[in-house]
Amino acid sequence: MTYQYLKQETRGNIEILTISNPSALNALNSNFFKEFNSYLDFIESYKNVRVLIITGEGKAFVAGADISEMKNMSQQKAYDFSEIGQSTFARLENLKIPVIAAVNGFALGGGMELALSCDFRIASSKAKFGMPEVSLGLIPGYGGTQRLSRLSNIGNALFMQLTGDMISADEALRMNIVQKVVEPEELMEFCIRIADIILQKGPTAIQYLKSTVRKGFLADFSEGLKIERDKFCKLFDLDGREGMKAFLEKRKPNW
Ligand code: CO8
Repeated sequence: MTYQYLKQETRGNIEILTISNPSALNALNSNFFKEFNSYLDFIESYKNVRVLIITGEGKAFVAGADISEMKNMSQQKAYDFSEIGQSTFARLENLKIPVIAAVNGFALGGGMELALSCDFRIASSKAKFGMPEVSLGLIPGYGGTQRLSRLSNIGNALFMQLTGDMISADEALRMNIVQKVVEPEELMEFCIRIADIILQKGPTAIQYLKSTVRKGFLADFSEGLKIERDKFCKLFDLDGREGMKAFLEKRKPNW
C-alpha cells in the first residue's frame, strides 16, 4: 500500500515506519490519522512483523498536531480531532508487538505524545522534546496530560507542560522520558540492534510481557500480580517449555 505521509520499510521481522511530511516538520493532520490507522490494521494482521520502529523524516520526529488544520476548528471538530488522536495512540500503545520510538529530532506536542505512546524511546543527541501547547493557548489533547506524569513524574510533567519549554535529549533521559541517547548517525542502527535482541527471545513471551506490564500498570497491584501469574503459567505450554529445555541442553531455543 502507498501512503502520502508514511514510508514503510521491512527488514526481516522488523518494520521501520517513517512519518513523512518534512515541509511541515511531520505535523499530524486528519489524513495522517486515517493512513496511520490503516497501517495499524496491516501491522495487526501481518504476523511476520515482530517489532515496530517509528521515526520521522528530516529534522523532526513530529513537531505536533497540524496547527494550520486546527486554527479554524469548532469545539466539536477539536473534540473529534482529540478523540481520533487519543484512540489511535491507545491502539499503538496496545499493539501486541513492541514499538520503539527512534526520536531523531523535534518531538513536540502531539509528536511527543506519539513518542510517549511507544513502548520506549531511543533519542538522537539532537532530539528536542516539548509540550508547547500552552504557548498556543491550548493543552495537550492526545494523551500527554495523562501519560507524561505516569511515565516520568507529576513534577516533571507539570514543569514541561506549564512552561512549554523544550528540553534536550539528555534532560529527557534524566527525566526518564527516554531510555538511551545516541549519536544521530547511530540512531537507527542502535534501534535495530535493540529490536534484534528482542527477536531472539520467546515471541509469545515478548507479547505476554508487554501486555502484562501495560495492563498491570493501569490496574491495582494485586490485580497486576494476578495478570502476571495467569500469563506466566500459560507460557509453560508455549515458549517456556522449549526455552528451558534448550538452556539445559546448551543450545539455542527453536521457537
Ligand atoms: N503544525 C503545522 N505546521 C508546522 C508545525 C505544526 N505543529 N510545526 C512546524 N510547522 C511548519 C512551519 O509552519 C513551517 O512551515 P512554512 O515553511 O510553510 O513556514 C515549517 O513547518 C518549518 O517550521 P519552522 O520554519 O518553524 O522551523 P524552525 O526550525 O524555525 O522551528 C520549531 C522549528 C521550533 C519546531 C517550530 O516549527 C515550532 O515551534 N513548531 C510548532 C511546535 C508546536 O507548537 N507544536 C504543538 C502543536 S499543538 C499540538 O500538538 C496539540 C496536540 C493535541 C491536539 C489535540 C486535537 C485538538
